[in-house]
Amino acid sequence: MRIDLLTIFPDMFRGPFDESIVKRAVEGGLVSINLHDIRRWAEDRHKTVDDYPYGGGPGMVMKPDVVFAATESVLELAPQREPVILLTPAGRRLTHEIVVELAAKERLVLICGRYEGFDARVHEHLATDEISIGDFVLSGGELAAMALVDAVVRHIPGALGSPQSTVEESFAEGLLEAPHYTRPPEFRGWPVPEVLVSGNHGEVAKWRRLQNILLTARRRPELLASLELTAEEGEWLALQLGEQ
Ligand code: 9D3
Repeated sequence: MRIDLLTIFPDMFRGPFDESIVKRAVEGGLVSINLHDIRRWAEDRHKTVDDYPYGGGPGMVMKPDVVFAATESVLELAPQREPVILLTPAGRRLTHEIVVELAAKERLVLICGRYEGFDARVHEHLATDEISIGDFVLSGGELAAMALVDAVVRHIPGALGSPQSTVEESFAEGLLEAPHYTRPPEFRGWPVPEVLVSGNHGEVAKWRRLQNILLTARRRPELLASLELTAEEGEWLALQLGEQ
């Protein structure tokens, strides 16, 4: 996969992308990440990328001429010209499903906004997709783009150590994940659940599944609605929830 990122703060990405899974994937040739400073395409000697909003109001708007020039020039660098994704607070909320869909693409072009946002013509005539990472206010699209890239790269075949890691992620099944324990077996009087120490893999798998369901029911009940529970699991869950 080829990822092109357009931003006025390319340096923000270097730390996060120089660590862990993204770095390994880049070094392994699974993905190339190409940072482009939008300011390079500014025409004046001050390298202006923003301007006052028509109609007045607070804040500044990213200039369409500069954003179009930068994006069209970057699009020329590879044959696949879609999707062109705008990171913006009004985009569709990033989900596991969208991450999986994006991980199957040959190329992603991501545009990060600053200030109050982009001129509307960027939304209408340049972007093919608009994505937000949640209902909270960031200072710009950069941190959202980093979250998206990190999540997408994990789903490129071979990016994780073992091939089953992403498949078995319980979030992929729409569940939160069971609690984890490591040594020591007893810490400050708090023991590790007996079943985990038992070495019985069948029993461990059953316990984890039930714990996934219980945690999801307690914290994110809306996730459970789209899930098929067996009769046995349903009864066990009702019992647990009745006892709290
Ligand atoms: C205070 C006015 N804001 C109304 C929501 C406008 C605004 C414009 C630009 C607020 C934040 C930003 C910068 N944020 C992003 O560019 C952004 C973002 C976000 O803020 N939250 C979640 N996902 C994203 S993706 C891009």
